[in-house]
Amino acid sequence: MEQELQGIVLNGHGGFYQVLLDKGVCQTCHLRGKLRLNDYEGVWAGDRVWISIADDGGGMIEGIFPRRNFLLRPRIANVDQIVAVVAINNPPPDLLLIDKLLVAAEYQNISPLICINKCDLDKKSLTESIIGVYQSVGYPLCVVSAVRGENIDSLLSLLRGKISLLAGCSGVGKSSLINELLPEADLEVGGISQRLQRGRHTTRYVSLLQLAGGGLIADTPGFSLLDLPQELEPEQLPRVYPEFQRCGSCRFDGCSHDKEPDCAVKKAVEQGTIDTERYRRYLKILNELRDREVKY
Ligand SMILES: Nc1nc2c(ncn2[C@@H]2O[C@H](COP(=O)(O)OP(=O)(O)OP(=O)(O)O)[C@@H](O)[C@H]2O)c(=O)[nH]1
Ligand SMILES: [Mg+2]
Ligand SMILES: [Zn+2]
Repeated sequence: MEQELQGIVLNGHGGFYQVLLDKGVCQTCHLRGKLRLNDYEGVWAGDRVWISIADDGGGMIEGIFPRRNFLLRPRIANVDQIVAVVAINNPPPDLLLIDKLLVAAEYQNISPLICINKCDLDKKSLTESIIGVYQSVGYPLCVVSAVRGENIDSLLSLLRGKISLLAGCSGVGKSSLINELLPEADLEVGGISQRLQRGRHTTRYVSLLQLAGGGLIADTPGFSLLDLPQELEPEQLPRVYPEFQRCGSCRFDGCSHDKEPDCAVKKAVEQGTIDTERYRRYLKILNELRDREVKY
């Protein structure tokens, strides 16, 4: 007798998938051959699937539920939250990258969370200024230290019940944070496995890990998610800046808030209700998108 069950794919490679079910993880699932994968680009971490379990305990993925979203680099489905990690120092905060991650998240309807790590490398005024910029926009923030284990509980509570993806440039401490959240994960930190104290092959596929109290999280290497979404057009950029929506209207419909006269956003920048540096980074991203259009 076969049972049909629903679950979430944790990872998959070499034709084997691990699928999280209500009552535990089915460690070895295969893919039903007749499954039409061209519509889905395959089965990836985060996919909600239904599987049948044979008497020997092996699972067979029978179908994939429609996806809420799908990211390409790395390939992962149904992400609820992108955690944009930035370090206070080593490396110094790259707020342009944070803004790009926020743009990508907003554009794909994924909730963003900003996580400021390495708060032990105390630069109080810097931490406060980053908080100031993003809190006023309305983004949730969390200040932690992976090495000191500081505030990891509040990070954990912000991850509860969701599928989250850690993103941010190399060295900000993403893998260190996962090791704090989940000591048994033993991810490579600074390219070195903590337990083995030597480098291992960096995994190229995403693996969702189960958090205590519910929720799944995936690490990504520093180079992922850095590209702006392919389909994002320059005209769409203003819409993913929540603070621009509160400015009232500009003289021109579809104002890009760049060189146009009577622009409500530029007025808000002059009056100090919109952060000048964040606005400058907006113009940089806008020009990057425009340059990209010219090249196509
Ligand atoms: N001082 C301090 N150092 C930290 C903290 N978190 C991580 N580090 C150090 O920062 C370095 C990089 O940490 P990783 O966790 O490998 O960074 P990552 O974001 O995973 O980097 P990639 O995998 O290259 O993208 C390591 O030497 C960590 O020990 C922290 O809270 N404070
Ligand atoms: Mg890492
Ligand atoms: Zn405008």
